[in-house]
Amino acid sequence: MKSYAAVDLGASSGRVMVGRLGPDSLDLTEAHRFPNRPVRTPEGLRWDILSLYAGVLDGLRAAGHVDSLGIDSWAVDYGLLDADGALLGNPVHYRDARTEGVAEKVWATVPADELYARTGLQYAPFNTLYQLAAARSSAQLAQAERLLLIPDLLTYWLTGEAGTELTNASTTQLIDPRTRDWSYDVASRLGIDLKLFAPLRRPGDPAGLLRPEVLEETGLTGPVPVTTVGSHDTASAVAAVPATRGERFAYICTGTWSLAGLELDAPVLTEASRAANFTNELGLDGTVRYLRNIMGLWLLQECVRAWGNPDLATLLGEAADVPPLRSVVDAGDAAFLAPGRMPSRIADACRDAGLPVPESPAEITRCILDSLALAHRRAIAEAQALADRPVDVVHIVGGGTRNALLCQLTADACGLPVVAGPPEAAALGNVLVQARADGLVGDRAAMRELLARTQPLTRYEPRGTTAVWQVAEERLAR
Ligand code: LFR
Repeated sequence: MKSYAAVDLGASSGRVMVGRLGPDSLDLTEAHRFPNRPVRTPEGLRWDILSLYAGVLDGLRAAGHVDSLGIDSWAVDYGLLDADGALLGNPVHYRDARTEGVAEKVWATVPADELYARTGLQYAPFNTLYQLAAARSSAQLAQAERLLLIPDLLTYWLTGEAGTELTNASTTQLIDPRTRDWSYDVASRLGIDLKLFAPLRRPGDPAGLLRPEVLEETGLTGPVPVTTVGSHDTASAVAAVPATRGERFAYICTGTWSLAGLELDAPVLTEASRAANFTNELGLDGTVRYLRNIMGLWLLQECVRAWGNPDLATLLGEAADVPPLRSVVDAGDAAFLAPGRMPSRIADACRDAGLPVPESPAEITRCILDSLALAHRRAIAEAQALADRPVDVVHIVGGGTRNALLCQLTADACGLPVVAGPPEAAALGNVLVQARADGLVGDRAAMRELLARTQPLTRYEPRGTTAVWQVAEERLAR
């Protein structure tokens, strides 16, 4: 038996999980979970990175002896270090408003279509590229000697070694998905100094040893190696899709976001793909995560927060009894990105579309789940068409697999069977990449087969015809 710690940081909580692997077993337990509470300061929305780091240290202490550890988190955000290696301010949250109106200025230098052809990244206001453009004349950036993405920053604090992990780097919009290297041309035209970034590392690469001070603080006995994993949580989650060998599958990584798409060998950089706002992020072993960002359960989380945190199971039970597809919103709309007032923003969107306005929490919840299922349907249909890769099954992984209604509605909307699970996909992908680097598992397909054999999964067959979803889709497009 070997044990690996997976640090997995999500937008609302962080966790340290321990995966134990035997010859044909894989079991995952939670050592520690801690809240991730962004803070609105006079400067804007910031991540409380020190409290996250403290949570990681607490988690390592609780985990006890492990053979290695790996870190993944949400993408795009970063910390800046000065010449002494000290952090310059709290990392800015990707939902902060500073990137409003910045894209147009970037496109004046590198037109949007050219940017897509070179980086393959969908337009999202929070891509690191736009964040850097927004910070262009800030004192902090002027002073910065190094930029570390969030998992790389924590790895640096734990080991003293700086690197830039590739799957997460691919979300900066500064990577060329064809060469899997920096897009030197885009960076230089936009005046972004690539020397800010530490050298690229790939999943499986060693990332250093825990520093003596960290060992002392966590009570661990060294040496404890840190292994580079797919440090973008979505890359780790896709690595843990429990597909069987040869299966033609699409995936949806659910949680705060829904990331719906395909695993490809090469990017799709066509104009049609750009118009459909599909992204080509990098995955394990040079694969391409061809997917679309959908607002995801964020819509519901924000409503639940506004309603004073009612019991979720009761709410979902009531939502199941609300008539289906009365009103839907475009769950891909960036208008839902910022926090706050979510129930009334959803009601406004329905009103503007000339649809019945959902009023009770159950009605709004149903509207959100129908809208997500509809957005899943669209993304998966369009991904297949744009990449010319038909699929037979949709795998749902991540926190949303606990929401049976969402899984069933997604099966219904797609007209395809859905296999749901595992819920802790990012942590499992993180663990398995460490185990693979340690020689304990074979290739990507073998990792997935191990998951399919060992993790509880639930299958949802599509009910009825997809015609009603087609009608809803057309109504929304009008
Ligand atoms: C999911 C995720 C998405 C990314 C978004 C912002 O947790 O990593 O893949 O687009 O967060 O970083």
